Amino acid sequence: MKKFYLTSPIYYVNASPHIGHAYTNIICDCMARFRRIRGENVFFLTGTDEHGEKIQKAANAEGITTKDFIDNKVDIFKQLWPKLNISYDFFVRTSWKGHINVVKKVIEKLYKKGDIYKSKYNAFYCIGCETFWTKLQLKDGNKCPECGRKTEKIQEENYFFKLSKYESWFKQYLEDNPELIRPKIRYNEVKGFLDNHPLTDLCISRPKKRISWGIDFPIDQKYIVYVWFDALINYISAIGYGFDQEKFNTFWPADIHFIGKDILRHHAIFWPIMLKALDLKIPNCIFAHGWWKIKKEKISKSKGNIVNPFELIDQLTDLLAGNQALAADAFRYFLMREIPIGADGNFSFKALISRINSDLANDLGNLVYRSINMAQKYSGGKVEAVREDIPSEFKETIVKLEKDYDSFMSRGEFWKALDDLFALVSLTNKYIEDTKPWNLKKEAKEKELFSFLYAICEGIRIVSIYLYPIMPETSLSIQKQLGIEDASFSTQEAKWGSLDVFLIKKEKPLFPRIDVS
Ligand code: ME8
Repeated sequence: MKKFYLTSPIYYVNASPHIGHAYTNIICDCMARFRRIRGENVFFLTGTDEHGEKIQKAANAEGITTKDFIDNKVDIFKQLWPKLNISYDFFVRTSWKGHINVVKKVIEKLYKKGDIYKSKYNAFYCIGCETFWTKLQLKDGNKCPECGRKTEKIQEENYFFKLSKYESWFKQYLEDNPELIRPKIRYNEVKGFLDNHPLTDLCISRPKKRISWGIDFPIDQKYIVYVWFDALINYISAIGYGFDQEKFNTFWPADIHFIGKDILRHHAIFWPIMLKALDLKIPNCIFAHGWWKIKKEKISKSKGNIVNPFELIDQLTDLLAGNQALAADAFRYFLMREIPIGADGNFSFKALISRINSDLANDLGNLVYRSINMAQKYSGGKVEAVREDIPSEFKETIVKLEKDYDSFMSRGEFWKALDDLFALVSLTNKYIEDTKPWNLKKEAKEKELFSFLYAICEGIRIVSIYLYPIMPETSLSIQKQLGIEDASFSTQEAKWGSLDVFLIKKEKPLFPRIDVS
């Protein structure tokens, strides 16, 4: 069985999650579900990044111990994921003993190899990004080029990882593997960065006299490990590197690391080089998605313009007749459909509601509701197979879906798959209007009527299969209404005519129209 290992970033626990975090995990979840229905052995990893200066500061500000602070925040992340139907396989915490041991082993190994050394350091630190910058890289004198906040000048002795030793290897590797970083714009960004900035070695320790919240640096007790060096290692510690070789061999290398474009450099430069130094395989792909913004500003904890996903789902649940599972599906659909995942998007509640009304209530919900209604009304709820070919009206669209869906979904191009899928939804709606089954009934054209009913049931069954990775609960509900006892979402079964009989069980409309005027 083919394996598929995918990861989200591990999120800082200095604050509660917002819809940006939800976005990455929804992308991961859609990919994980798609791979599972393809029969792959999926391992989907998410988790939390719990060390570093800003977390220690946030805990101090609340006047509680750092341990209590992080445990609290981790609980909030763990409550959010089921609310959004995120089907992760393992939740890694960097405060977990298993992870800490691996980080220490990695440092010992690289030190023995001569890839870690001690030296004097002169640089500017951005606590928000937990990143050092050189004077040349700063913006407006002393500001972080990434987030624009003031940096702190730091001079101290530290341990360094020899990134520079691997520079020419990495440049060649990038040249030979143009799909390592996606989308293309991010690949070009990394290449451009490497062409214009010789790689300097990475400072991977922090003296305890300045910051104490982190993993003890194994070769010098006066230091802790730099939070990013610690965090990246989660991708191998979580699958047993150094302690569960069988599991590690099953899943490594990662098939895709989904991240936001804000953390591209760490993942697309430091991480492959760390792996090379450890003699481990390089991940197949690092996919950096765009940002959700509000009024052109990135949604972020530090800017304080966050949208709380708990509140958003509760609000949507109220608007969708109390159905939380459908609220989660609607939110997932909006995020996956509204923008290509490499691009930035503007978030607004108005746009979300308008998508729900137009695509989910008018198009999909209406299609399912009227199809189920007609099947019930015209055939008493039992629709038997009529072995005809796909009606010519939507044959082209179904054949295109069959051909393209797999490649769009495999590449994370969810919006393209949804475009094709909703073209089928629209055409099926049009097929109903053009066929006018009420006339067939009046004229007692039984054969045509039954062939029509079977066609629309097949149409929505096929829609339910392709929709599953993005909207799992909606998909399940459609199959239940079609009387499919053992719901199946395998794309193998999306072939026209694979079901003999539908035993309709009508339910409430899937997505009521939302009036928020
Ligand atoms: O960077 N739009 O954690 P973090 C889209 N701990 N996605 C967004 C977003 C937005 N406005 N804001 C955040 C860290 N994200 C490190 C990662 S991994 C080894 C360590 C998402 O809590 C996006 O995935 O700051 C981004 O990369 C991530 O949250 C940053 O989360």
